[in-house]
Amino acid sequence: TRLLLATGNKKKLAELQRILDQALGAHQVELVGLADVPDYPEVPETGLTFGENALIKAREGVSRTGLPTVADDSGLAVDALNGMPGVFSARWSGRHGDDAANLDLVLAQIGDVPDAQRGGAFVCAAALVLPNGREHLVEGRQRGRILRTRRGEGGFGYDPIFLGDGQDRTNAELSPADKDAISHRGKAFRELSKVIARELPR
Ligand code: ITT
Ligand code: NA
Repeated sequence: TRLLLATGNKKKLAELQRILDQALGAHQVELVGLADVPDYPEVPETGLTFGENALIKAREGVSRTGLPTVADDSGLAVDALNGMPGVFSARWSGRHGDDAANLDLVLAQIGDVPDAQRGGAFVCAAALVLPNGREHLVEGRQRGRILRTRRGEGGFGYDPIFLGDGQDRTNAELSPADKDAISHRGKAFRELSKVIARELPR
C-alpha cells in the first residue's frame, strides 16, 4: 500500500519512517515523501491544537495526491510559559524551522526558574486521512523538564534541552531507537500503526 507522509521536516520524516518501519515491517507500506510530489504547496497551519493541524496537513495530502496520508503536528509545551511554544514550536523565533533560534528564545523566556518549575511536555498528534474520507487522530506525550543549557547532538528541535522524566540523558543524547521508545512521536505513531494495519491491509 502506498502512503503519503505529509511533512516537510526532514528530521521528523526520518523519525516517522523509522518508527513506522519498526512497527509495521519495512515492506508493509511504501512511504511517499512530499519531495516526490511536484509543486506541493505551503499549507497554512491555522489550527489551535496539534490535532487540528495534523488533520489539516493530512487532508491536504489526500486532496493533492489521492493517497492515504499520514501527518504529524508536534511541539514543546512548557508549563512556565503557559504551554507555549506549543503549536508555534517550529516558528517561535519568527523563523520557521530555525531550531537553534527557537531553542534559544525558549531558554531566554524560561530564564532561571527553579527545577521544580521547569516542567514541560513534548506532544505529537498523528493523523491518518483516507481517500474515502475516513479520519483517525491519536496523540502521544513525553513529560520532562527544560534544562538550562544544551546537551547532546542527536535528535532535532528542542531535544538538547529536554530531559525526559526518569532519564539521565537528554533526548539529544539518546540513540535514535532509545528516543523512539519513549518519545511523544514514538508513542503516537505506534498507536497510529495499528490503525494503518487495520485500515490498509496489504
Ligand atoms: P511539517 O509541518 O512539515 O511536518 P514542521 O517542522 O513545521 O514540519 P510542526 O509544525 O509540527 O512541524 O513543528 C514541530 C516543531 O516542534 C519542530 O520544528 C521542533 O521545533 C519541535 N519538535 C517536534 N518534535 C520534536 C522532537 O521530537 N524533538 C525536539 N523538538 C521537536
Ligand atoms: Na505546527
